[in-house]
Amino acid sequence: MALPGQQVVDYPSFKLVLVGDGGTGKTTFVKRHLTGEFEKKYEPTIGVEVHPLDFFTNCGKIRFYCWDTAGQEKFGGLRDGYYIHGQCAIIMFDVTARLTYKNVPTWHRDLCRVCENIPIVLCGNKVDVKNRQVKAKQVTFHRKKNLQYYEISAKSNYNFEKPFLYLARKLAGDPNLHFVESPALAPPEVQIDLALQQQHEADLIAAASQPLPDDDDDAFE
Ligand SMILES: Nc1nc2c(ncn2[C@@H]2O[C@H](COP(=O)(O)OP(=O)(O)OP(=O)(O)O)[C@@H](O)[C@H]2O)c(=O)[nH]1
Ligand SMILES: [Mg+2]
Repeated sequence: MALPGQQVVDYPSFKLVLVGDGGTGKTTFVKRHLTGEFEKKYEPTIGVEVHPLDFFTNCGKIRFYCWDTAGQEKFGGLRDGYYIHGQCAIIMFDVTARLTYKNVPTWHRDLCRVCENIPIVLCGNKVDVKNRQVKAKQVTFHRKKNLQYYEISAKSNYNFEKPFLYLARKLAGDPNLHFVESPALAPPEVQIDLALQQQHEADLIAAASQPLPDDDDDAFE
């Protein structure tokens, strides 16, 4: 896909739409790959910023044109106008801010109105923070809508590649596709407590075998 001011590449490239509430860490996440720079200061994105992110797979190179959109309403620019021709998406929330999870269905609905049937990953970011508000087992939205869910921490690089690998496999139609080289990432800013996170991952697996609540919102109050 050719975008104004951006080089055209001779390997497969896909438009990835990145959405979610303001402050959930979308810009921080995409910038881990590009500049190796972690922005501690929160500067809300205005409108959209497009970042080309390359990955090396066993089937060759793949590029995601990552459309990092503004989460804050007042900086939203064209809003769902940015979703047009989106081929895959990441919806991000912040596990330390309950409201950002409650708003996930709205982001999902708006996205699906424009982009029907695209692979979507739900990401719960900031799992490095000890006192999280959204527990792993409370995350059920992805099960209702058939999305993939990953717990991530942009600040520690935890699970950085997972969402991209999932989307690459879906887009290539090859469940065995894998990355043969890690992208250059910024060094971790924090160390995640791996033992604790493994417990959260186990909770997620256990929760997956439980029946879905009738209404997420009620269950979540
Ligand atoms: N602890 C922790 N903080 C993070 C993490 N990722 C991002 N942050 C912080 O969260 C704040 C918001 O990050 P941004 O990346 O600007 O959020 P955004 O989603 O792009 O926000 P908008 O552009 O307004 O939509 C910043 O202060 C980041 O330092 C993380 O993994 N862990
Ligand atoms: Mg941003």
